Amino acid sequence: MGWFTEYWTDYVKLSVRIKKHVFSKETKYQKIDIYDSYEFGRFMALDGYIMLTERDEFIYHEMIAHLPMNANPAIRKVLVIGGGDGGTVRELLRYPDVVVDMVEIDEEVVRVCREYLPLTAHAFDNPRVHLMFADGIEYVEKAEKTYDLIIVDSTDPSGPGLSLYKNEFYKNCQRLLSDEGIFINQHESPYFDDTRASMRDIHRKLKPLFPIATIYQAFIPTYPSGHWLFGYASKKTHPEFRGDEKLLASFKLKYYNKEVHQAAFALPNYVREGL
Ligand code: AG3
Repeated sequence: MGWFTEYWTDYVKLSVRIKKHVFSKETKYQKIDIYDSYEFGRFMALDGYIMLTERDEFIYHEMIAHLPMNANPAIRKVLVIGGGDGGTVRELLRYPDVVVDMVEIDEEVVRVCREYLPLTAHAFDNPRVHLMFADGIEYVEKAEKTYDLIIVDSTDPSGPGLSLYKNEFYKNCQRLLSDEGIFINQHESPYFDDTRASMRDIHRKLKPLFPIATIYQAFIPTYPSGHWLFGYASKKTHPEFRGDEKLLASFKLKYYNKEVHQAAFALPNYVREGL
């Protein structure tokens, strides 16, 4: 069969050789596509952008979930905004005492992932997950609960994800966090001009809201440039590793470990300057 192509910029694209275009649907919010590929296994694209592939999803999902869990092992109540593929929730549920409220805007994404991407979506069968189909913006505006961890696992700042990058949303997340609570969001790439502008914009919004607001990185082959960032923000909890190394070893993770946790905050000079 042919190739799937994602334009990273006007001048750079990633093309992936496809075995089969498995599924396609335009929902109320976005276009969902599932493909089978030679190199990355099955993958999902939303509005033409790769969200996850079977081969490299472990990197993103381990880094978005285990890093905060090991900065504050007392985390119990977690809110995930987005994350309709289930990968983030799957990693969180490895910790026996964690309970998750998940707010996904597009019910179709969950339905499609349950059918085509059980590798991540099987997590939704766990009774410790409370799945809600709602707009994350409205949810955090109205919620009266306190969370130990809020993870924003969204698309890029375009389409349905756009308002998850606004001040109002960040303020409400801050309000819902416990004193030791941690806020994590997907933070784009430092490399290309467009994504670097997003990176800067997100950081400049979070910094005034949280005494601790920093960034950490991971290497994700199927995201633009492969160099990807996450935001880490907290009122009180510095991002040191405080985890239980025995418990962590029992998970047999493929990317995250104590050394990776510590090193992930070491940012290259151009990234620091770009912030
Ligand atoms: N969320 C971040 C996806 C960003 C990808 N961007 C792109 N391909 N241009 C991923 C959701 C996985 N749970």
